Amino acid sequence: MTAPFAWLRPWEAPEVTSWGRLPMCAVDRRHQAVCLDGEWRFQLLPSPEAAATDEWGSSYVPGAWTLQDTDDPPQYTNVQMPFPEFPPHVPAANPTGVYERAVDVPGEWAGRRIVLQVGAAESVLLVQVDGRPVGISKDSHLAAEFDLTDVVRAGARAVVRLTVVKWSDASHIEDQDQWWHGGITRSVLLYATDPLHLADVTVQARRSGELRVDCQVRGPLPEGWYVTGDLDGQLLAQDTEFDRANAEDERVSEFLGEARLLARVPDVRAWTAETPELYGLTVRLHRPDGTVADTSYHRVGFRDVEIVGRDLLINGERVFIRGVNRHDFHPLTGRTVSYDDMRADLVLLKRFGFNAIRTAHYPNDPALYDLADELGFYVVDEADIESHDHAHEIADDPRYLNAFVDRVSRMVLRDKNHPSVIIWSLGNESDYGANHDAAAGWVRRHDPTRPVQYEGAAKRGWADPEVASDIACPMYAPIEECVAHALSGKQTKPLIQCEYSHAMGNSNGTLADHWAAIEATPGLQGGFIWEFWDHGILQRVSDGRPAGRAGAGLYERGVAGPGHRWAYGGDFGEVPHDGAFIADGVVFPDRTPKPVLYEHREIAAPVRLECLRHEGPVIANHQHFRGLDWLTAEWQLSLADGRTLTAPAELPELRPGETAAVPLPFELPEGGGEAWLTLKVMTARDEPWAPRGTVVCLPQVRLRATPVQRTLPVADRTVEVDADGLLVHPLLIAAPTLSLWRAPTDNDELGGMADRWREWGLDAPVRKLVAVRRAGASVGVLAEYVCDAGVVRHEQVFTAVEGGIRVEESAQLPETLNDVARVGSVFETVAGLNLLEWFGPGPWESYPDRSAGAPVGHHALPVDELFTPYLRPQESGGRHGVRHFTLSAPDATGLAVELGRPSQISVTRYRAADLAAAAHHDELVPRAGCVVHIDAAHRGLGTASCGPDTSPAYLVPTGTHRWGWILRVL
Ligand code: IPT
Repeated sequence: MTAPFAWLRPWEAPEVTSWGRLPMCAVDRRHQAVCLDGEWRFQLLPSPEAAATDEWGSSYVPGAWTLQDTDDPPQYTNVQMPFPEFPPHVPAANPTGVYERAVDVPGEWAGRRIVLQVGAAESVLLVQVDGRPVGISKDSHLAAEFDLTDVVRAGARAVVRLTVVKWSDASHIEDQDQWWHGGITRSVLLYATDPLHLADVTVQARRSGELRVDCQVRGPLPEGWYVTGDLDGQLLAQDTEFDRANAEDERVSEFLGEARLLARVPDVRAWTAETPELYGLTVRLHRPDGTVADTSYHRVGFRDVEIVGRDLLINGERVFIRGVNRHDFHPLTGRTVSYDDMRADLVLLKRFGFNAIRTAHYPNDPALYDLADELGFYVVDEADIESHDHAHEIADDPRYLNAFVDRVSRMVLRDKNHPSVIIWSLGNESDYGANHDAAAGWVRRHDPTRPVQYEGAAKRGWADPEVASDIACPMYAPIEECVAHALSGKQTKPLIQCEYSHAMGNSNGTLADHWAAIEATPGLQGGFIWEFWDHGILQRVSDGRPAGRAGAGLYERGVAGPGHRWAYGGDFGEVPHDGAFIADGVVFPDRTPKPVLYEHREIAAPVRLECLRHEGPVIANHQHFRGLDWLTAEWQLSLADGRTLTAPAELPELRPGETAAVPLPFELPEGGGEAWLTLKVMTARDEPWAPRGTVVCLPQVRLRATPVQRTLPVADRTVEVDADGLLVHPLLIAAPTLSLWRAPTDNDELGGMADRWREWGLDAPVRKLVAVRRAGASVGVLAEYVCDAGVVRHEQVFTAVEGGIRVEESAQLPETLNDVARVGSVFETVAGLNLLEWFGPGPWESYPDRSAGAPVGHHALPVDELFTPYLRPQESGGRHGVRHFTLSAPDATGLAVELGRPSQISVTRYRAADLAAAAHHDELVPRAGCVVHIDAAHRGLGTASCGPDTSPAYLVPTGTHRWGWILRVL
């Protein structure tokens, strides 16, 4: 029951950001707290005005009630608000969860200060203890603390009621692109301190080894109190100058004590993302008799962040920011994430070459920052402000001014001591107004050691943000524009894209081109891929409800397990919703890596290989701060004839940026065709994020190029075609025909290509046989593929050659079919051919504009593992640049294909039309045989679902395409 708060209606009062809430600080009380997590009595009311009843169910804390079998399911919207009311108003139907439980306050807490901490509640929290109103808090992703000293009694039982109102004025500034939930999503704690306690501790640690620790104590202060500190056992010095100056300025008071501790650490081991060196700091508050009243622990990293000219420098180095945007997300528990989950996220990012995280779009769980300090990540810490749907109205609305400053300042107060945090972000997609400048002003005064960024501050164009942003941090700026800006002579701020390369479905085309430009262009420093997670929620197919906590252990690789699927927007019957736009991460909802991660790992490779003519390979150290001694390596030589040779490799001693020529590790064998040299680089010892022997990168150079296709003598046979001119072959149940279409990717759909292709009739052209000509061992078949927008002439010449059939094809695309999905052959095999072996890039999926991370070699995978189950079925499973492949049964029978030149192929259980017709994987029925595509040209993937399409170089041109292949029976 919210009666005590009813007159205030805090859910429609943006001026009210809190009441009775303690100031945020960087003193972490988790270790000394009683945890109140677990089942709480719970009831869901239809509105905050409704009275609670005696009918209690239960709900697990921390957790969203939207994922716990209530009738209020999750809802996904991106920009649009889920309700039509204008800010600060909300609908009358406003789910309100009432959580209640009894708490036994420990008897030994008598005389101490007792504090309740609610880790996170969406979106308004109302606190009552034994029926008395205690506090209010907004700001859904930061903790709220309330002083209960005068409300509870040590040794007695108290009833804590936490009422959480789902929709509020704050929802209008929490309009991030994510699922809407309601509930208490982080832990609830109760702790006690001495009445005299450390109110805050602020650490500044420079790479010079200078350490400054500012301590605040809130009184009433007895005479003679003092603070000490030690860094890994070494006592810190008191800054007596500071005390004297404070006294002279009469800044000392009886209820706010300040003390400063100093140290200079000789030969300090500096903190960077590559070298996350941490020291342990303990700060103690002493009573006049020397006994310890309070203790605060911190991990300290010595490092500098500065902007010099247009470069962001970490410890004086212009580092590349290889970042990702990360939400707190879990497919069973929503925004409630465990330490182990967060650690697994970061370990995975580390293994795939990422060094930076933007906490999109709110302060993440506190443990995330501990892990970033420890494992080594640069963090852009972002405040919980996104007013996307009403951005312009809110940015200058004085009623929201307090909320902006409150949210930004509370984030800074909580996270300021983390070395990982290098930049503060004022939020996301909220236009730009006075409210932002006010927040930026607060930050710059409070923490002059870090830059501030805000994408929306770029009102004069992304390259030129106004005062609220020290960094040009656009989203989805095309590569050419970035390069042009850096070369324009007008760049004044570092350029680090806050979002780029949108990972929705089968995507991230041109990522390697981005990075080639970034590394080659002074002024460009990287960016943050959008985003880490595909936010699919595990859903029971039987009743459409979220699996919730009960689903633990049920979900499997990529596609959800039996009876379950990955839900996206609309799957819970929500109106309005934004569909599959929520599935746009580099990992699946169960954290299985998508193929793009391998691409990223190679682009981010700390060790590179360049081939110097005559002198053998050159090894380069592409790190910023360390040598190669943490790595070990092995050489591999892959020859087109099937051989792979290996040899031990010795990595040279190289400082960052240095290169060294090393002898060619192999005598290159005569013959054997095309030859590729790979350096398999692995961790040399156990790292906190990878066991010894984990692959770090696979840089590769080509040592020898030779034409791929053999010339085979013509055989004394003919090739059989049927009355329609279609090839008759014992292993094919559908003969090779022309394919111009693919199951639209999310980029194809949202970028408008898919509609165009459908308009053209590319998905179902009508094949008309024009002529069949026989000449000796050859049969020529001419057909026309009639689309709504033009006719494609397609010629096939089948020739019986020794050991197989040579197929030579051509297709003439009229000007009206400019920019199709593919030009190539498609055929279907008999059942039982379940293993694909190929020579080309691999083993993971690759496409023309996403193939930098797949080393050329011999690869083998079961057909079912070739396919990548993107949440909404679409073109998937392609392999780029394949030279030859076999498709075989366990008894080694099957077919072999040699390609005239490296080509895009795919082997799956689905026709393009099967994939295009399905909204989820549980609707797909795999075919017994294989659907095989061999493409003369295949359109790049690009990122047009949000951002630039692929580059012109990766489009399929009109005119005549020719391709050839040899089909053999094994
Ligand atoms: C941008 C948002 O910041 C992010 O939250 C997400 O929605 C992303 O796009 C797309 O997935 S905003 C967009 C309108 C450019």
